[in-house]
Amino acid sequence: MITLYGFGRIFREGIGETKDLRVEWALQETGLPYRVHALDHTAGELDSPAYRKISPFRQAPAIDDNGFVVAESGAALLYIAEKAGKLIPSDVEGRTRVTQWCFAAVSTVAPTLSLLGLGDIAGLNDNGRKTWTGIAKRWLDGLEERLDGREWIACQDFTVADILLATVLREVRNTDLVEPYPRLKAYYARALARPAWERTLALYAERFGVSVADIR
Ligand SMILES: N[C@@H](CCC(=O)N[C@@H](CS)C(=O)NCC(=O)O)C(=O)O
Repeated sequence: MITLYGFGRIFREGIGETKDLRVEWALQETGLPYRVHALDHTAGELDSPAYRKISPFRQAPAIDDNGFVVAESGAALLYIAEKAGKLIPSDVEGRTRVTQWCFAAVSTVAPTLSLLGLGDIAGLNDNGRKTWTGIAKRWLDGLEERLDGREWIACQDFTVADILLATVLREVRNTDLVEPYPRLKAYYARALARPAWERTLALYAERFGVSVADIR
């Protein structure tokens, strides 16, 4: 059985923002059996010697499948898809397309959006915000173009690349960054309308003792 190392306690502002959400979403989509090890970040559990063996950078999420440990949310998603034979096609071109868009989400789009999503905490002055918004627009333009005539980002069917991209876009849900992008907005809404995402949010909210409305 897979153990998902996710959060059970974290500083208040982090609740609803952590990347264990995307891994649980993939687990919920595939139906693979799993349990959650709810880490107590506030008590320093991520810095414990036991957890250092699981996560090289002392971060969550990570998964442990009967002793096979995978850190990094993107890698965990790809492993879950491979293991389940779902959320990824079986042909090499299709799989590479999924890998391409997983990397696009986490290595191209995410760093810029995370910075902007952090708002004032990121410490950007007006000039910095302008520069990074310009860079974000370049990524969002590319996504908007890619979604012309497509329902999902990598393949015809929903894949783990969509889970990664939708959760990356979620980081700027409290900004107006995606407002000028109708296809991207519709794509984001389509992804988050999936029942597996709703179940994931409910399980997460229950773990933290908050309401789903607080973290949506
Ligand atoms: N690149 C990693 C990033 C993971 C990450 O940022 N984890 C954050 C929570 S979302 C964390 O563990 N923060 C606690 C810490 O760094 O002490 C991934 O995608 O899994």
